[in-house]
Amino acid sequence: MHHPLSEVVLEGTGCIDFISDLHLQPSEPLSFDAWSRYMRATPASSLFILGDFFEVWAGDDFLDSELADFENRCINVIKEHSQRMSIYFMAGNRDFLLKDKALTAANMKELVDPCLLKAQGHRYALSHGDAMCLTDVEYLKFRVMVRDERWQTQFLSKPLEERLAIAKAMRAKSEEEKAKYKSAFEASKSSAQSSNSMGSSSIGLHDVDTDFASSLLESLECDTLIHGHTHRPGEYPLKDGKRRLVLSDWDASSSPARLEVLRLDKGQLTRHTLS
Ligand code: LP5
Ligand code: MN
Repeated sequence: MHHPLSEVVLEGTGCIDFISDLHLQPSEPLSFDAWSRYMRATPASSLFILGDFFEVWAGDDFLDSELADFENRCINVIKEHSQRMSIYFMAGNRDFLLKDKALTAANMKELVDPCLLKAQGHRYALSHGDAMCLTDVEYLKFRVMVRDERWQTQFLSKPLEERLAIAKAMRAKSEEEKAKYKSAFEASKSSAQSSNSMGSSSIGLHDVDTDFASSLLESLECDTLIHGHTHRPGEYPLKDGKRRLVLSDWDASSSPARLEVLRLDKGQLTRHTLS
């Protein structure tokens, strides 16, 4: 039985990598190739995967299915590299059903969201980010439902084929919801009198709530929050000199390709673009 970690303390000076939102899936072999090249090449001694590593995860028993060749390959790559670096996994909104069986097969340590990391003389708050997007009201309701243990037990008791079909339908629904939000946002922008009158309100672009982020940092006594999910890579200042570092999602097929790692080395965080 795994006990997800709410705190990780890393001694030593080895560098530490953070990635998220790779959305690995069999239909995107180039992203898998880029990630496996990265796994071979990284000098990191610890790797933090902060959610949405897989495009979708309908239950660990999928690994026993003959359809899961790709997912088994991913798990095996992690396991192989876990011999030389510690690999930590935090669930995202796509792969929250990745549990003990897959974690053990991959030799990954599970993290609670949010999690405190103490390393290289600093303290960092780590999160996927979805739970901090407070304007994403419908999603947050959905999240409460699917993170509930009883709901999960019930869902996981359904036949795998049925779960895969529900997951597929939910993905389609999610894309549909995002498209609706986006067009409503575009429409409200073009009808707005002045560009300031709208701002990036809840209509179009859900983002991490800055007050929420600040209070998380305060409660964990950190200056820096690292998260993914929003697909808006960058550094965003928060009050009192604190900051939020947002990881990039990965897509080897887009041009230019989005393949990025955030690396902590000698107390400094820098972004590394892969090729
Ligand atoms: O993932 P992304 O980037 O598209 O959007 C997220 C939020 N969406 C999700 C859903 C995932 O994409 C799909 C989940 C796959 C998990 C597989 C396990 C099986 C679970 C089965 C669940 C029934 O996380 C999206 C956010 C967006 O981030 C913000 O950036 O807005 O949230 C939504 O789209 C949720 C809807 O707004 C709420 C819909 C509630 C519907 C509940 C009915 C459940 C039955 C559905 C069957 C079709
Ligand atoms: Mn996400």
